[in-house]
Amino acid sequence: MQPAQVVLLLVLGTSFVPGPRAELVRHLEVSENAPAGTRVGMIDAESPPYLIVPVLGSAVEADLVVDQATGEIRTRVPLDRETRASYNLVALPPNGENVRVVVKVLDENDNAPVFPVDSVDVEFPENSPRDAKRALPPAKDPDLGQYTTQRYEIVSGNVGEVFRLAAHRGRDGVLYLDLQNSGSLDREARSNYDLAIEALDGGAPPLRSRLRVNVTIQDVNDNPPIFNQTRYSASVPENATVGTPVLAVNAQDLDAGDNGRIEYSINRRQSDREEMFRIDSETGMVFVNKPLDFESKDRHELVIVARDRGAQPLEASAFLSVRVTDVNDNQPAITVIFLSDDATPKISESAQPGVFVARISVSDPDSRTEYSNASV
Ligand SMILES: [Ca+2]
Ligand SMILES: [Ca+2]
Ligand SMILES: [Ca+2]
Ligand SMILES: [Ca+2]
Repeated sequence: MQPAQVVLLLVLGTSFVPGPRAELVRHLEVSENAPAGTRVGMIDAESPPYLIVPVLGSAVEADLVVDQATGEIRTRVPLDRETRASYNLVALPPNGENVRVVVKVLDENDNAPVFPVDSVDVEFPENSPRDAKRALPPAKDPDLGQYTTQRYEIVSGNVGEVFRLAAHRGRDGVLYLDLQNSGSLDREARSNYDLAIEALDGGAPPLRSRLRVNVTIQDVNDNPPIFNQTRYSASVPENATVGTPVLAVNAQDLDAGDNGRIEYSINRRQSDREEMFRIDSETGMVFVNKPLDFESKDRHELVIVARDRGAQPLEASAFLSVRVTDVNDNQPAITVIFLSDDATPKISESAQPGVFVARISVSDPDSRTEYSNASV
């Protein structure tokens, strides 16, 4: 039909049918995707031929073939309900009646639910309460009713079944989706989940598509540092110079970042107020800090603290017993007491071998005083 003819028909349609009159409505149906040339039906009102007046914007001419001589309607191309769900035209038989024809395109399940993205990143703190949820982008399926999105499934990656899905239908017909925490999340046990989620429609079989959800479990400071020993012992000679390393303590903290970063210190309220020792806060190495003296103190009991750097820090303590070992650093005092009559160093000529001539005492702060006798 030429454009000039269409204009003419429209003019005829309005000028030959004055005033409102009863309009016959003919309903026809055809399934989407039917091959080109599929018979839709007959206009079948009064006897043909008909003058066909497409309703503006209805695309009748592009998609349908209307035989004006017989009134038969066929498809010109496979139709797509999701593009156009119905066609309207007006058929004018010679008697001047007015037949409105509505061709409804029936739905088929020819669209899978589709997520708007391939993957999303989601975060949960490890202390999240049960049922904490994160919205995921919903899949959309333009088909109708059962043929649109019906459900979601986690198909892989849900280690320990710590997640589940909750879906609800919105007023707009979209099936919205939340990822929920269904169990206890522990970053120290598992810090990441790579979930595969499928959206399914209600076709038989259902069409489906997949969304990858990368779940990161955020750290919470829920682990205190733990020393590898509750008690340490070391010994150091009393003449060790200031700065001599004594022993390195070690604690581990399972948390991440600052929550797991440890600072060592000596608890001065409970030990070593004289600051005879110091500790490297990073390495845990204990050093001699002041000259030691076996004679004044041969054992130092230190309380070592490991504290993490969490916003609310956690800490642990261990004991370090440092034994100071003796070094012969004092001159012995030697006293000789002569056993002569006037306590002067002399020996009688008649002295027989074995006669005691002097008593010698050796006194040393480094050890017990000892005595011995000197004889001829
Ligand atoms: Ca469809
Ligand atoms: Ca579908
Ligand atoms: Ca910690
Ligand atoms: Ca933690």
